[in-house]
Amino acid sequence: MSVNDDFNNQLNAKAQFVNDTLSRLVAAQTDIAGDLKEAITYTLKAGGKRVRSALVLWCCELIEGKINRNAEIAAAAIEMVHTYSLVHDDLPAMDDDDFRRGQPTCHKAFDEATAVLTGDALLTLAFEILAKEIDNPAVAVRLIGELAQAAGPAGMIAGQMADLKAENGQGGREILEYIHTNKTAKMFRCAAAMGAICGGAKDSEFDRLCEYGLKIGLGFQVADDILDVCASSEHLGKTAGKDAKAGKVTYPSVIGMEESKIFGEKLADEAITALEPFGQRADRLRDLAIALLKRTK
Ligand code: GRG
Repeated sequence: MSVNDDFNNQLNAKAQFVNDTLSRLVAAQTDIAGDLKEAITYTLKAGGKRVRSALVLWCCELIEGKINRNAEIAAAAIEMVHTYSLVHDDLPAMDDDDFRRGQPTCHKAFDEATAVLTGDALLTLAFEILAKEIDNPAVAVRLIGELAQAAGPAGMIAGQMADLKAENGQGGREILEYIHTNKTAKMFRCAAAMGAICGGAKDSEFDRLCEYGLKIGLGFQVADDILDVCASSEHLGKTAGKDAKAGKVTYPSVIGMEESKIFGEKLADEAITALEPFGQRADRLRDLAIALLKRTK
């Protein structure tokens, strides 16, 4: 078995673990009306790579040597927030997409109002489970703060606003880095931070993992921009070639394809450098940095 196969198996195992947790958490919400629950379940069951939640689990494992229940909850929470962002991003008022995770988007399978509310429900449910299920109030407050900050108006929402404004190809590398750092990288940093908090990381370990998360998050987005040019919709499970069509600023459009690949490698190298103090314990995270760079979907 190659290192790559082994890594993919590990990621799939983590995805399965998170999927099971999400199913259990949603099933336990007996007060949600049937039609809303159907849309929430449809959206979460579509899967996805679960990279952010795997990162929470791996960072906790790195620090504590195992996954604890708090990390399990934090992983589910970040996946709910990420999934909400995709549901809203696919709406006609935003990116207007028909296809996500290999199936019709939420507003296509149901309707626009249901998709708005499904996104709202996932976002708020994430914070509800953190508040109710984390076994230590101080840890819960830190996790809630990290997730709110990363997903909020100085994070993902800021990135999305800037992205919408930058359509028609306006803006150079600086604005591009601002968009992708806020829209994508801060959620990766947050995943690493949440895993570190759940594992009980020291400040120096926390800082290293956050730096690693931010770097691989930006690298992930560079790879996403490259894939949008190179891969097919069928393979990606979402509409390919949309960025160029929408006149979006992307790494290939601003710095060219070759430079984009070089930049992605530089970010992976920097991420791996941040892991140095952890030695071999961080091998899984090193594999993740490399896998994100080489990913094909
Ligand atoms: C609507 C507030 C709001 C924000 C939307 C995340 C986002 C911001 C938009 C989604 C579109 C996009 C291209 C975002 C960049 C981040 C990204 C590559 C998301 C897709 O993440 P993957 O590839 O998706 O991890 P899966 O389906 O595997 O979870």
